[in-house]
Amino acid sequence: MPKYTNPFEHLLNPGHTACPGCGQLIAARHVIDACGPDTIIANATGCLEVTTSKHPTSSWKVPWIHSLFENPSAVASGILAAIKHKGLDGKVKVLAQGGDGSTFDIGFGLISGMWERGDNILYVCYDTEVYSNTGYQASGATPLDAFTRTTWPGKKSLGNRMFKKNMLEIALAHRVGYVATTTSGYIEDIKRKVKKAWDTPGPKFIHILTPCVPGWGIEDNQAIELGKLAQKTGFFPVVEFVNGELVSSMKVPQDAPKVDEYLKYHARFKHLFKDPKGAEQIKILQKICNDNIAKYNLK
Ligand SMILES: Cc1ncc(C[n+]2csc(CCOP(=O)(O)OP(=O)(O)O)c2C)c(N)n1
Repeated sequence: MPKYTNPFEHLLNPGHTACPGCGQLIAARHVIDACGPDTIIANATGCLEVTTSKHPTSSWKVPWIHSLFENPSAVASGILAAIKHKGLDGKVKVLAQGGDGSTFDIGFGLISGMWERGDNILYVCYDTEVYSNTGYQASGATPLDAFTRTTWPGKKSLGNRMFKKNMLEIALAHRVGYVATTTSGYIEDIKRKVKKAWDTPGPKFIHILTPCVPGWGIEDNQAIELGKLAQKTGFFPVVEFVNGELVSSMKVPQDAPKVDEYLKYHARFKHLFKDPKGAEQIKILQKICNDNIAKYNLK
């Protein structure tokens, strides 16, 4: 039999078991490519871990470790200590990554500690706005009014009653040197920001909105487009801060699409268009967009 040679140049390879069109896998491939081969990854439990590391195979062409849902940041600090001990400081990068459940909720305390220690680690959050891997329960990143398996719309409720937590500002409050947001819709922006993050010493945080095909109830060719529309409406601001200063913001179009232009593609928001009270909620969601546009100078 001829020897199999891998024809793919990416550091995250096909053959994983993620859903077709998964926004998270699109983003993750470009994140690791932009970091380069001399990178060690600490990965949280979640879709990215489960779909890329089915024993005895791995889709990763770099050293990659999974320990627990809550602790990639602590594991990353340990890896960094070992790198320093071996005299490889500055030669090997450490990337910690997790979903929104891991980042916003369950692993948050350990992320806060990593930032306090000032460790030279890039933390990337792939935000599907829901606990995708366990069947779409609400997380601290779930937007107001979204349907999830724990926030069913019905007679008494119009979906999730909590506002999305602002991780960008939580990172800034820790004085993280490089803090940026982007989406699966903007591959070049992902690559640019990952490369730029490594120019800033100390902790760095990139928050990427990554549409989840089954969790959002969208088509499998929509992750890129909805990543763009989330930005264009102002629903998910795409910005970049260096040492606490806003250095770039991706502008929304002058005639920015209204939020319902974004919401209408998601099964998770369809109740808002059916329930008479939904129109009022859509106004609140539009105000969130308007406030983001004003606050982050997006026009
Ligand atoms: C301490 C702990 N609680 C719960 C779980 C179960 N669990 C595994 S993956 C997961 C969801 C992960 O969600 P998220 O971090 O948003 O990543 P995604 O799957 O959406 O990419 C949960 C709840 C676990 N493994 N460990």
